[in-house]
Amino acid sequence: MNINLIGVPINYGCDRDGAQYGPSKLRENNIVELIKKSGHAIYDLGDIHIPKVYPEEKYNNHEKMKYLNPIAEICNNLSQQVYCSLNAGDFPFIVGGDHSLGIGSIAGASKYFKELAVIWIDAHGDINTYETSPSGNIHGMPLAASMNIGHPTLTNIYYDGQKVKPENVYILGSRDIDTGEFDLAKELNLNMYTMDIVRQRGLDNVLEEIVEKIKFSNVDGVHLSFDIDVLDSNLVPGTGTPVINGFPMEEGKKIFTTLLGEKFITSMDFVELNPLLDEDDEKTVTTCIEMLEHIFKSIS
Ligand code: LYS
Repeated sequence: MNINLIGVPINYGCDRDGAQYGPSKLRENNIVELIKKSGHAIYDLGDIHIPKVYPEEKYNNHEKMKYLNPIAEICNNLSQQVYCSLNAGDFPFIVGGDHSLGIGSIAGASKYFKELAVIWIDAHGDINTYETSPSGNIHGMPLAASMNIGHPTLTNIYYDGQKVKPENVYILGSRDIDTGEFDLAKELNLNMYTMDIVRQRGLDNVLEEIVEKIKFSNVDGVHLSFDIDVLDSNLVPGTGTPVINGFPMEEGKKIFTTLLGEKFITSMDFVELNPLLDEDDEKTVTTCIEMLEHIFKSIS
């Protein structure tokens, strides 16, 4: 497989210093070598340009969303990269940066595929809108925007309207969900496998159901969006919104063995590493590299 590495050094979506250093930190820790070693061809397409915006300008575009226009611009540029990569028959692998970039990845992938599914693996739902968000941070809104819910500046990125249908969305590992997100998930009848559900039914059972549902639907592409905060907070102290009771390493790996083993995943995000919040021994970077090594071995 040809992997296209696309860095998105953005922190406007989480409004916290550090997430913008994710792509450079992973490159310093030899992500490119790792991909080569796993037998794939790698094209490092570099980083998407991030326009400079000062903190005092964060509410310039909307009173309830921070950095709205720059995020839309960055995601629009990312979409085109993802679309071109898929058009070339390659596998876009997007490294963040905060999770607001998911809007761009999904928009690019959905332009390429007729019917896209999205697997959102995250401690959070990321289905807020400016009306339900407790923070105004756009990294809590990308999945809603991709389903065409929220502000038009976010729902109309790359092309107008819906990028993924709610029935093709699968949320896995969520355990910190805001009230408005719960209401929306219920209203849309989303395939939402919270950590409570995973613990009740077992991870194998839940993964099996996701695989079956996707296989028996009419989707022709699957974007997997992985936020490292789905892992237990003691594995990833260097992330902006860590949450306890997450997946241990072995379960994290099992998720990738199973989903990538099905060969239906066509693009991926890997987001929310914040090197400035990491511990002295770089625990989070070590976790990320171990997981990435497993991911690239599992992509075929
Ligand atoms: N739900 C919270 C919010 O909207 C946290 C989102 C974290 C996203 N990675 O601000």
